[in-house]
Amino acid sequence: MLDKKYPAEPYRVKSVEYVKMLDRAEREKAIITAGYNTFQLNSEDVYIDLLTDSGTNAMSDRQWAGIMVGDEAYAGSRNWHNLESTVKEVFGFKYVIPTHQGRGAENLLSKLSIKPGQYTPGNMYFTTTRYHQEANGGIFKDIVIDEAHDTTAINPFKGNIDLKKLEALIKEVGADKIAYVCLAVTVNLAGGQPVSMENMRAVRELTKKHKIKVFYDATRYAENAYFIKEREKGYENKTIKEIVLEMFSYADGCTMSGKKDSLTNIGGFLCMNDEDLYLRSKELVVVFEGMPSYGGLAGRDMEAMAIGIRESLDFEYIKHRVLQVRYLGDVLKEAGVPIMEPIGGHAVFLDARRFCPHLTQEQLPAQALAAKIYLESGVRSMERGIVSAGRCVNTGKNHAPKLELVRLTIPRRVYTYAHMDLVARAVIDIYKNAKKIKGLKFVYEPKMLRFFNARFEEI
Ligand code: PM9
Repeated sequence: MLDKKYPAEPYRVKSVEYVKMLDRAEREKAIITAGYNTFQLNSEDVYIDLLTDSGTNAMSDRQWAGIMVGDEAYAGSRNWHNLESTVKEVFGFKYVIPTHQGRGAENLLSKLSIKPGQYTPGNMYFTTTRYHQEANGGIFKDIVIDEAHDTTAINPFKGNIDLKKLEALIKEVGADKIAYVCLAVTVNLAGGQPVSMENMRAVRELTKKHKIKVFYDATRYAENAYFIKEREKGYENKTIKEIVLEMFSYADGCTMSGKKDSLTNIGGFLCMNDEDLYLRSKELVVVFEGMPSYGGLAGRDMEAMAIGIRESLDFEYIKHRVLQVRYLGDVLKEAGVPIMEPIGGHAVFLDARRFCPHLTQEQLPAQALAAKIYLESGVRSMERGIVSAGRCVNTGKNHAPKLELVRLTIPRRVYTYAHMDLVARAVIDIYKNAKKIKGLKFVYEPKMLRFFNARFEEI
């Protein structure tokens, strides 16, 4: 029976989607056909899909009802007005520009705010974010605290920015060489680790002093707010909505992938307080996304996102969400499986270096482990290590991140604790025979964001 520290689902099921399990021989064929890349598997061949929490959320009956009142006018849709007023109320920014998803917002912000040769420091890189920064001449600088790169270090706010690193960069290159600071809540590639309110406040103070802008990657705002309520003194009795509003009061704007905490399947936006940036974004959005009143989205999708944002602030919902993830991590940890600790908000990250100590990083242990998990169990996960990190734009050499992880990402409101048990059993069994996992090598390596389309074979 479940321990009472893990709450039952605060919803009941109204519609179901059947899934089937292929047998091992079929899975072997599928993973070879996919070039050992879990992104290349067909959804139909996957039993439990933990590839990502992006766009894979289950929408509520209220959101589906919202879909039916989609106003598909080319301009001035009523759903846009609802989304715009919801975003302004919840995040507190003056201006909102809709985009088809998060990277659409990253593209606009990077194009409009980065001069070639300027720095874009951030609390660890994210793949699409860094891509857009570098594509526009930006130089990414990692300023997350050191502990974020260590899977065994325990820190309640392991996503915090190291203020000393930020100060040193300002001193070294000068404030005018910094396009903006990118602060992600939570930090995806560090394991979904949160940033404390104290840290956000301190980053604001320091950047204000030097007249540097701060843009948040707001993608997992609700999970970050839950951790603040759970862990930071003075926030125990605040609502998630109050915490979110305070978090974003320390930023000049944000990019958002609506596909995660906003509980939708597609969508995003860019926010800012600066009127000039807003007007320039309004001009650019029509080139890449669509009218400033739809930004690449259908009216119905904007309505679903507006409703999803409100639902994401419900305490019972977000508590269950974070603790369901923690349950999976706790079961794995108890069995001795090496994972990133503390367990973050959206996923459990297996530490492939400790899981497969017989493989070097060049033998792509996380990619190999993700392929093995699919082969043995039909569970799809994602590599978050050297393959995802890509190559340095200047030297062409592989980035070699300290973190070599496999992400078991939990979609919101989709799976049950029974599914978590099944995943845990599969991973524990594989861990017992980890020595059998063979390394991989690239047979096709795309130039940009290589992890999506790369192909591999066993060494
Ligand atoms: N994240 C994820 O699976 C989906 C694509 S990358 C494999 O974690 C952050 C923190 C993200 C993120 C997407 C984006 C881009 C920005 N920031 O996917 O374009 O986790 O909506 O957002 C993915 P979009």
